[in-house]
Amino acid sequence: MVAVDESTRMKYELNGAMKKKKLEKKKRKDVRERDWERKHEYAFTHDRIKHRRALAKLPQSPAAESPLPTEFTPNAVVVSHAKKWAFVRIGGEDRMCRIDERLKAPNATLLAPGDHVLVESEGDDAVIRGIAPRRTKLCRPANIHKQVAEQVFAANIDALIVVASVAQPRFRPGLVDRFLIAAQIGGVEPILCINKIDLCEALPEEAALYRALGVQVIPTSCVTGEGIPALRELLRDRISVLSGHSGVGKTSLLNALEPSLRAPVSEVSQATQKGRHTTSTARLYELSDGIRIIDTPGIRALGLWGVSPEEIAYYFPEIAEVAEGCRFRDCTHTHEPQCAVRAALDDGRLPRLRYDSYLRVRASLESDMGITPGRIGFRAKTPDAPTPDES
Ligand SMILES: Nc1nc2c(ncn2[C@@H]2O[C@H](COP(=O)(O)OP(=O)(O)OP(=O)(O)O)[C@@H](O)[C@H]2O)c(=O)[nH]1
Ligand SMILES: [Mg+2]
Ligand SMILES: [Zn+2]
Repeated sequence: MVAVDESTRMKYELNGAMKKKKLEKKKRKDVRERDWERKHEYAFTHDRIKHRRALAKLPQSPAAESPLPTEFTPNAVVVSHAKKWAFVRIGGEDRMCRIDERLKAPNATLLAPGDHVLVESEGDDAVIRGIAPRRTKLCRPANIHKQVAEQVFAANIDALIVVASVAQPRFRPGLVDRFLIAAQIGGVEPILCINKIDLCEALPEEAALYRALGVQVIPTSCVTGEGIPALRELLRDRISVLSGHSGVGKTSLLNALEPSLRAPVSEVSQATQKGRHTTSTARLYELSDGIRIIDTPGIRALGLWGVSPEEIAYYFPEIAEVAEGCRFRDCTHTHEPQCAVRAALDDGRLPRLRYDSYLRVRASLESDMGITPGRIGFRAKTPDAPTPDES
């Protein structure tokens, strides 16, 4: 006779309970898959929990038999996408499509909102069978500290609306400078929207510098409606993308441009004065007057793709212009003798704010690439060097 002591019995009971729990879990997984098939729009909802559910394992569909076309005329535009599925705009309506598993983009993300694609029918299903080359694109490294893969976050766009706010969260020029560089690299016109102008009348001093560079600067308020008509005029019959930190009011601007949209927004955190990452998926919206806008999730920082530290000066037009007078062709404008850029800085022709921004972008690119940014001496130089106002 085997005596079962109390602890063993408890163990068995516990095991039983765990098994039961596992079974329940399995059951829930089935529900997830069914949900996904019936309510695929969950993939693109702003609700985080539903969004995660949409990423659950997908049912396998039979492999397509016909080969992928090499030459084609695109018939749809990508509105939004997940890993294996995409919403496309085709013949005036949105349709859910599977992405053919054979479509691959080595070292890059496959699809972005704004991509022109070929959609073919496969029984009741619609499948994306081809992606057209992009006219313009905005990209960043998929991982900010590793230059391994390119993440395209908007394709075939005309304008990049960089949104910043005067307060809540406070104005941060670093991200604006980086977006201006990404726009130049991608061949897109930048528009700077300084939002929440109702909270603080004065524009940040950088605004004048950006205007001097030829960038359209539009002060806006979603509360008073200031600047919204001007923005509307600039976006008419074009496709553009809204980008910036979380909480600056990207989605609010979209709603201000087209009040019937009612896209979800949420309040900035009182404690941190930062946004709550409300928008979780980039999505293309069609408004009236031929305005098409891609709303994107707020980002903390923008890594730069496809540019080396040596090239970065070319993307600061006012630096590139005076750099022709430097003694050394590979001058970094940080420590070299007879540097025309630092001469321009000293006599006030080059604004210090922009020079500091150049140093920051360059140093971060160098550290992303594993180069020690020591030679730049940014920290050592800036505090005690006289600014044009002081000297
Ligand atoms: N006072 C004021 N508040 C604004 C303005 N625009 C937006 N807000 C508020 O700012 C908060 C954040 O707005 P969102 O539109 O959600 O910001 P977002 O940039 O889309 O943020 P993410 O989706 O997280 O990237 C909301 O509470 C808005 O009501 C404005 O012009 N003035
Ligand atoms: Mg948003
Ligand atoms: Zn120089």
